[in-house]
Amino acid sequence: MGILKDRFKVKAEAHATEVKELLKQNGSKKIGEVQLSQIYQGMRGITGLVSETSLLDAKEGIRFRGYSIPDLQKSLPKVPGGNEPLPEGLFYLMLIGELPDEEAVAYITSSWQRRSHVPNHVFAAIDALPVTAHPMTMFVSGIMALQTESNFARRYADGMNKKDYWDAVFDDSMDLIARLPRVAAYIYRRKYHNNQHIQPNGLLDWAGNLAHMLGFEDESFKELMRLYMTIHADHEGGNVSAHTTHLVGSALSDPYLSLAAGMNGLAGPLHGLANQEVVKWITEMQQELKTEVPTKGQIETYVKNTLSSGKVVPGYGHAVLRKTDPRFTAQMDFAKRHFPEDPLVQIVWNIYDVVPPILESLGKVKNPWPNVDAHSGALLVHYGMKEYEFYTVLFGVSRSLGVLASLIWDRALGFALERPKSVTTDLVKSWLSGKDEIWGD
Ligand code: NMX
Ligand code: MLT
Repeated sequence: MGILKDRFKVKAEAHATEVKELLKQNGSKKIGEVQLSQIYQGMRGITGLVSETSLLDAKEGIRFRGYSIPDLQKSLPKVPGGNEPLPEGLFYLMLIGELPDEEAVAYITSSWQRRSHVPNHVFAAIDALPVTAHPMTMFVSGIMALQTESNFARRYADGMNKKDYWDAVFDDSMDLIARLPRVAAYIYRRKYHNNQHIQPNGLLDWAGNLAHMLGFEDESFKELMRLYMTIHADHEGGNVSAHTTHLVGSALSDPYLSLAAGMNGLAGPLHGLANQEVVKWITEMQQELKTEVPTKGQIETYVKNTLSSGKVVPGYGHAVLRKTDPRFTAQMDFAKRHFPEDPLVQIVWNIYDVVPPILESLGKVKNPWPNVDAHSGALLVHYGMKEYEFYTVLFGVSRSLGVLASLIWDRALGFALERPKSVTTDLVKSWLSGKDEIWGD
């Protein structure tokens, strides 16, 4: 079967037995209460999902199977002479629950190379869209066109036993992850480089090869891609892209259908599209103020104007985090090590000084601190990738690692069709007047 699938099977069988027993003993235990406001306000704070791959702490930030981002930078295998973790290693960690050795990571790299062929009709589907289409529209169309290759869909149609669902989802997920860098690079080169495509280099790691196919040969850009693909991969299960992939997968829609749905969620400006919005917002600020290097005072005025015109400050705030996002800090550290004098990076750091007190002063923003998207664009611009509409595609390639590792776990644990109960305001009013019993059917 291959070492990854073999090891996953052993882990998954043991864990499924443990979860079954845990539910048998404790299934009726209460783990929380739901207030009326929560069902009207984005279900914030309601624990309603299990996602094994990572856990978000409001103050500490994300931990992948218990490991923080600095832990990953220290402990995951790297390319010879490199400093940044290989995302292949993070995928292993999320799937298996243990740190991989060099051999396991090399196995994943070569497995993804072997699985990376993208059929021609996928490129034709992308080419059918006008070149003006948003890169995320092209990306989702590419994923949908790839769905013809789904093992899960084929095996399900042939009458697959439910015990084998995880096996087919595993194969689809590995194929999809292997193919996404080619699809992403195709979109970038089609839209911004006159359709001049670059063939994959079978000697490179997954993220290094993505950098190569995008057209960036600088070793430090490859290092950035390794870091970028690692830190954007997962943010527990409730964020829009992870939750959507999980929800759609619960209908036994195959991994291609499920990931495409998740990526449509990532394309929203309050979620993954915020990375493009940050660079767009800074560019507009520079144009409006007629300066490349706005002062902190000018930034302050611009932020206040953004707020008074009813817009959000992109890259700031979070539904769960209540501190500076460690993914922001990891990117800031990368810039400090590689190009601390970069003018756009300097602006990002000045914004970091200016924005939190202003958001705090509004009295309603629960987290005035920067999130992952506040910094990522400035790093890409440094290397010459100025086409900010493309940034969310890179986020999406990375996010596939976490949401697909989770989807494999979903099927291995036999998770049910997700179908929460909804109510109408009339029913809520009826509850409040005591006419209907709350929670009554
Ligand atoms: N700028 C202005 N207002 C904000 C901001 C911000 N950055 N963040 C929150 N608020 C407002 C929010 O719009 C809401 O206003 P109102 O009551 O008038 O509707 C109020 O503060 C309370 O919101 P919160 O409870 O603090 O935040 P919530 O959990 O609802 O939303 C975000 C979280 C991330 C959607 C929100 O902070 C936001 O819109 N941020 C800017 C967009 C962004 O950076 N998104 C990327 C998130 C990370 N990712 O990659 O997905
Ligand atoms: C994410 O990476 O998914 C975002 O930070 C949004 C979230 O966690 O809700």
